[in-house]
Amino acid sequence: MSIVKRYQKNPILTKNDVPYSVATIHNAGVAKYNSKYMMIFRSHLHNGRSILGLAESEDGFNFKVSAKPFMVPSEKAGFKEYEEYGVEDPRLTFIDGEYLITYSAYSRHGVRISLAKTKDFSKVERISLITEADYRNLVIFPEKINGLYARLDRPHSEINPWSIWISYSPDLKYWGESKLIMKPLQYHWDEMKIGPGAPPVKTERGWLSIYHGVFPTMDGCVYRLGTALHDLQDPAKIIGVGDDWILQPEEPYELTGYVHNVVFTCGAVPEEDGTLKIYWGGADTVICVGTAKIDDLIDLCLHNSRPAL
Ligand code: BMA
Repeated sequence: MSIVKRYQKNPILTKNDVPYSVATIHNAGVAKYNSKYMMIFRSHLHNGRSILGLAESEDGFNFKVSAKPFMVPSEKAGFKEYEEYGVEDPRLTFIDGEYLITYSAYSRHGVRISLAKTKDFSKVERISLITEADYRNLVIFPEKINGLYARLDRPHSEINPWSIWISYSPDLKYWGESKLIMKPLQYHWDEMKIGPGAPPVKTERGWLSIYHGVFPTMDGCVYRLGTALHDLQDPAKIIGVGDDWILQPEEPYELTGYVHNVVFTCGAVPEEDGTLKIYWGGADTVICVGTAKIDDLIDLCLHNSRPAL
């Protein structure tokens, strides 16, 4: 049986649920706000560029999309030049009484990560672009570690393709102490690229991270999800990486769409009963949710692991 149980009414959101004109609704960050689940998701417009929308839910399964987009490419000096081609793949972290939003900012200069924040999901304030070009998939830990903010991200270079790094910051703006901590594994389901998915979840046994891995085939790439467990005090230390994927494209809405064979996560919400709600984009076209037991995900990292590097 699969470790992630798909919600039987997937997909939970399609473009028909969006009150403005979009071609897709997919990769979404999700967090609890008071008793509600707040979701910020990516949509392609009909020109192929992306914007971010907002949806909310009482139960984490049934979401209502807001009447207007939440974030569109900025007109603000300093951001405008780097968001010209769109904003993508939002992740949400609740820390210090506010929600941090990290997202990909696309422009003629490449893809960078931008940081914004909101207290109440009505007003949003951009803080800073926090990487140079050729970075994606940046997740911020929900607590300071040894007095510093911590993040995982995925720079790309020819010498070291698409791997996961960690960095730290005293103020969310200036980041350093960067270190490579996890690489794609040759001839494995994640051999081409890996990247952080949902912001790490704190558990007694370590920080649980859901990441995506990509395998190239004659029929294009396949995006799957896997798990890694990081040391609580020193998250640069990976305790174990699950050898098996936890989710792969199987349902029709994951196998075909805007980009076929994709399950891609930007958010997961831990629940008091020890389960994790994982949200993923299906084929870059719709939003899906599934549930897994946090203990099962950790056991996979510990008892059936592959090397991190
Ligand atoms: C990645 C990003 C994601 C997307 C995935 C699959 O490179 O563009 O937003 O979901 O590819 O197409």
